[in-house]
Amino acid sequence: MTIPPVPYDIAPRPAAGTSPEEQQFNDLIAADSRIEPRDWMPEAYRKTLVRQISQHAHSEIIGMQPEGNWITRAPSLKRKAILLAKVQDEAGHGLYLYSAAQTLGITRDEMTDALIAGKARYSSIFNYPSPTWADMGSIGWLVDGAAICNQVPLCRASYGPYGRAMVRICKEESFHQRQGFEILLELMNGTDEQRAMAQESVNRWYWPALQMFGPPDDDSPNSAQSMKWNIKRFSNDELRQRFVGMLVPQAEVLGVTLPDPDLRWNEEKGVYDMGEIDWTEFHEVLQGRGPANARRLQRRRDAHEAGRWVREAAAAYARKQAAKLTETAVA
Ligand code: FAQ
Repeated sequence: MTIPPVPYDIAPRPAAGTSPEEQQFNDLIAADSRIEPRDWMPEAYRKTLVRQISQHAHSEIIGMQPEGNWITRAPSLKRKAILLAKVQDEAGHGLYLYSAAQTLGITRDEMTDALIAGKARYSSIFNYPSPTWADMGSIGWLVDGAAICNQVPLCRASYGPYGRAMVRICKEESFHQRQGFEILLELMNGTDEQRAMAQESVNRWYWPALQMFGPPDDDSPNSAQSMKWNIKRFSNDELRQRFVGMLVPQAEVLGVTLPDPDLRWNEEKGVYDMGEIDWTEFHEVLQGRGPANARRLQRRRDAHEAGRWVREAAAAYARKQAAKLTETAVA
């Protein structure tokens, strides 16, 4: 009887022309392991991450504005304290994400300059105004709800610093979503006028929230590669579908109507069919022509300018402390 040879060398052989570093990267991705800042990575992988993480960070920072608008006008001290904490959380998320992007070799100043110059993207959703108190409910329920749906899978993103930042962010987003739901629930249990205000707000935020997941899969140039690299785990349409499935029972509890006459359960597919999303509007917003793009960017520029003295003072203080440390070390 012949004994078959022991398959001791079962690891896939590197493709011709693949360097050992590249092979190690490919092996880590194939094993669904993490890539860390010290590891070699293809330039395109690094660029994709800088693009996505910096856009995400900018979204958190610009995203403070629609809710910041209501901090001084919240209807009670309790509501004001909750809203203030939520907006501060968003600032914190921006900082974790800028830090994660910095591990890829881009500086915070470069990212900020791109945002201030209007050259960087941030989520389309933050280019819509928030004229009523009910918008604080809709932003929490729909915007944070969409953010969680999109971001929970990002906790498993292949790039370590991004995935770890997302774990912390998602915990806070889940509180944000509940506080928004609770604001709407209270309004829906209130007067006719309050109920109408809640419904009107949901009508305005519903479709832009669905657009947060990005263009349809057949018009999403980055998805295929990002999924191969285990950055994105689900496609834009898959996550959008999952979000709508989450919203329907919650809308029933709230007693609000989702403003889509074509929304209905598809028994065969086991998902909700939905109406057409206005992609022309989405592209207009991405081109800077949304209802509040100009205002959001100007506000950010003004805040950056107003904070200049704080940055300069902090840098001067850090230099002084460093000089003191050197003096002590020499003495
Ligand atoms: N808005 O090929 P894809 C939050 C761009 S945080 C603007 O599908 P990708 C928390 C996209 O960048 C919300 N631009 O791109 C909060 C690309 O342009 P580029 C932010 C969009 O990257 C709550 C082009 O279209 N969340 O809400 C949008 O594979 C309340 C083609 O698209 C994240 O950033 C859009 N909606 O997929 C804060 C999550 N969609 O770069 C305050 C992380 C697409 O080639 C208050 N990001 N574009 O010039 C992601 O998961 C992905 O980047 C997607 C887009 C899914 C957004």
